[in-house]
Amino acid sequence: MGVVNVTPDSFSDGGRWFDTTAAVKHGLALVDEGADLVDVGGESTRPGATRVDEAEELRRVVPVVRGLASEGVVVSVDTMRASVARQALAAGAALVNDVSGGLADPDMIPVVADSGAPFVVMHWRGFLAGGNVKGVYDDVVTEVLDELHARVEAVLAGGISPDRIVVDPGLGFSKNSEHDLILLAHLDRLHALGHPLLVAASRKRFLGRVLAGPEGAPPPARERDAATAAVSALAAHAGAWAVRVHEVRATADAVRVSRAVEEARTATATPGAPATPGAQHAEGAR
Ligand code: PMM
Repeated sequence: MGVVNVTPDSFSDGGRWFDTTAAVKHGLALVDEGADLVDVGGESTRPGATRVDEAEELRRVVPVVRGLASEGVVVSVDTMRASVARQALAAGAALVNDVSGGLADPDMIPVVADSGAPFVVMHWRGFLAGGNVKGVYDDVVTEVLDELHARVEAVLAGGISPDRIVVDPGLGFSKNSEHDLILLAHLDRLHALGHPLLVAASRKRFLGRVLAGPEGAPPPARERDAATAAVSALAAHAGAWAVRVHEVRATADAVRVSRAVEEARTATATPGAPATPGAQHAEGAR
């Protein structure tokens, strides 16, 4: 999933695709680089961002969705507003990605249910008050699982069918860097929810922290793409349905390699036998 933020203030790419033509062009370039779908958003959710008003969000998002959908791109709309979801779906969006998990707008779940579109349910505790409020956990994996499960139940009760639900741990949303890493280490447990998993680590703060080491300064967001691709490989290996990224080419390669390794593992698996290192000889291999 490639990202097109039609915003002046997103933390990693704010202002770059703010104009409709540039945004559509960028979305098409992401598809050329290997994106299977493009996520279009008009509202920054970075900590401390103020909410954009509805008319402005519509103005930013709908023409870009229409432009990309008319070129045959599978578009997802990243919004917490039912009205934006409705108009984006009418303009050709195929999927709704709501970082509030349907909590920000009571009309969201009915609108998505009526449309029959898939719905991404993301985990976020403090969705309207800014990034990291309420980011205190005794056991982050269990609590995120339980809270996501509750959101999935609410979404199902609202009429969205089970095969239309995607879940997302919401890295960086009311979570610190350690929480993000622990969640990534336990993606297998999120599969217990029984829904496809979306992982959105791209350029996020925890990657800056990892790259900086204990003493150093984190590199700027746009210098975190190699680290993002590494997470993409790990997430794909752990069975993620999709990874949401700003720079697609490296991630598309990472996902392809992960898939090839998985295919090799399946092809050589002998039931009941542990893998034998060195059992396969590759003459001249490096
Ligand atoms: N993160 C951002 C925006 N949208 N959607 C989902 N489903 N999951 C996320 O983690 C997520 C998201 C913030 O990142 P950006 O401002 O760089 O796009």
